[in-house]
Amino acid sequence: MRMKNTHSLKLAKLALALGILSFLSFPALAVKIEGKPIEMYTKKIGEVTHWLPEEVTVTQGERVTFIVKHEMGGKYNFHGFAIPDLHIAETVKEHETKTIPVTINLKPGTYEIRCQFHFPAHVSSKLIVLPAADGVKSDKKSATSPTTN
Ligand SMILES: [Cu+2]
Repeated sequence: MRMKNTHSLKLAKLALALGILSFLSFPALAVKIEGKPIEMYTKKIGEVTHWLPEEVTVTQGERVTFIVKHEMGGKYNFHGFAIPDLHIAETVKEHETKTIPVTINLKPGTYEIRCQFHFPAHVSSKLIVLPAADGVKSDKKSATSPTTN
């Protein structure tokens, strides 16, 4: 009898622990996003595969996470997602979502986001890097709280 009680108590504890564990693991299962999320996806336009959106704008030194999807179907069951200037070259399988956290360690300018496997067949997207704008930040601050100074 006592054994049985201990057993069921253990089971209850286990169930509770599993419950808490599954509850806690939900955020862990969710995509880990660092900084600004940027969703990108493949799309066939006419006969040509593109990375979209056509342009992505970021700031120099910014932390972003690319959330990359290939849901397009068709003859390719994978595509590449590469930003050569940032030494990124990932493979994105069909129906897979890949999260790629990255710090934009690039000088202001325009760079390329391409499929490294089917390049130049597939149309690249532009990564536009704006200068780190300390001036803009302080402008915003004074605009939202004009009494600060
Ligand atoms: Cu491709």
